Amino acid sequence: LQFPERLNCADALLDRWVREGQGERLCMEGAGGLRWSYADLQAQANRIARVLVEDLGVVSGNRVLLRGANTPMMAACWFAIMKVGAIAVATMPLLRAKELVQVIQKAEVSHALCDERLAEELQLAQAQCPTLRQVLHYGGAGALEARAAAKPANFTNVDTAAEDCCIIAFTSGTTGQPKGTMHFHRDVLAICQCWPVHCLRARPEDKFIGSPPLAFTFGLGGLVLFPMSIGASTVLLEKASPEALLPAIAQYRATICFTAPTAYRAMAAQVGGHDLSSLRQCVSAGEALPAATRALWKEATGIEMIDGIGATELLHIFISHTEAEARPGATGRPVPGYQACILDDEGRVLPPGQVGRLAVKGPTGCRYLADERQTRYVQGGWNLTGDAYLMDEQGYFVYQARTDDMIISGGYNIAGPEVESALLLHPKVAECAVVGARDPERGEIVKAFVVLRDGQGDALRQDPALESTLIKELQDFVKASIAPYKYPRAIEFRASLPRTETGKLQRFRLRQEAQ
Ligand code: 3UK
Repeated sequence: LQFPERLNCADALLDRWVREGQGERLCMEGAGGLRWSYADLQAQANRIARVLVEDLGVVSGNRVLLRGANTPMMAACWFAIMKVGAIAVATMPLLRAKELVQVIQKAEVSHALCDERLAEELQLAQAQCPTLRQVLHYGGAGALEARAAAKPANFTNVDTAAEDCCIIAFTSGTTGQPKGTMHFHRDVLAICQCWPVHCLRARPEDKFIGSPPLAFTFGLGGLVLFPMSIGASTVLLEKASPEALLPAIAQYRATICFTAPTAYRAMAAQVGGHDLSSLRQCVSAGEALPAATRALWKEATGIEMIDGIGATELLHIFISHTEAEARPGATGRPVPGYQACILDDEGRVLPPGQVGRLAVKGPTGCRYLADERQTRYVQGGWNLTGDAYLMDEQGYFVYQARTDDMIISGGYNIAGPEVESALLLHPKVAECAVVGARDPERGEIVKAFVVLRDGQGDALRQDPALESTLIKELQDFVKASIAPYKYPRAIEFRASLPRTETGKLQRFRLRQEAQ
């Protein structure tokens, strides 16, 4: 991929369409019937850019925190930050003051644009953050809109280098302190030219929709950057639970949906009564896609999902497949532009079929903001994502587990997600998580936490004797489908499982409980 030395990603994704006479194309839809063309979004972004520069004194390189639900206004703020050459530090809506303080201090945030409805926690954080000079609110009687409305709608983008940092994205920190990852203007355009072009193959008439927050790079790419890179449109939903996403797909007649595997699983059970005839493609990322979930969704909608593994460190998806090349149980092959291989603990390349550490390189890569863990993630030029994978003879990459989630039981290496995939095929299982529990004899045993489908849980509460029968039934079911030594020796039923805001299972919490 070749980029000019001077480059502002807002120009290539937004201004370009207006310059080319396509400004009237539909760009974004939001709550309350809001519809913005590319020209509307550009005008709003330009006005906000003027507020940032003229009223707040933002200069290039300043870090601007963004806090809000997915809305067109949040996207306009994001583009304004790009236009003034500043760095967007988008934060997950559910973050509390304590976590915001860490982000603000680590990223040396100087300004913030915040949805009024989420003002409180940021206010609490601000007291402990001397670097944070000014906060403007938007939404409701937002001060930002009033200031923006008073500005002219034109703005000359600040001249930036392709290699200027424009995003600091924080990892979700499922296991430790969140890490800030830096991405450049050219990285933003590079991801638009890789996975969406080669794997998704979206069209200008497509309408994107989905659940991931724009603070999660899965959402930023899938719901803003990718549609805009081809002149398509997007629907930004403030609330996008599985229950809300289904009617929204029908209402907006969306054609491409982005969400996590568990959401597809939940939606598959509820599709009845919703008109999903507009839907053409469904993308799953964030966690491994179990073959059972792929099958359920196909049965419910006829759609073959596109699975892809991405990471905040690499900005977006780097292993995936086209719709036609889907292979149940495998994530896919390296996205054109990226290389991937499997390494052993000494950094040697392993042959096909052997489980090892996934290593990736390509046009984007990991640069942690002031964090010594950089040297663990990048070794010998390869990004080590922390995932255990194998590559088969056809070059398909098959997910095993997070490296630190591998269970070692009686000398066997067992990948929890493989056991989960087997359990998910059972009709009574809604969700499950499999972890290692300490065991005096085997070191660890395989333990499953299971959420039962509607009704099954009630039956169990009414008749506790049913529990041991059901445990035996699930154990036999697993033994019949994968190597028997992998079956869960312990099974516990739960009403729900702990998840991050991005929908990932927090296996470490269950592991702590299981110890
Ligand atoms: C796991 C997957 C198996 C894997 C992300 C798409 O998830 C994203 O970024 P995060 O930094 O987490 C990265 C880790 O999540 N993972 C993600 N997708 C898959 N495992 N199959 C998958 N399809 O452990 C990876 O290392 O939160 C996903 C686009 C952008 C993203 N940031």
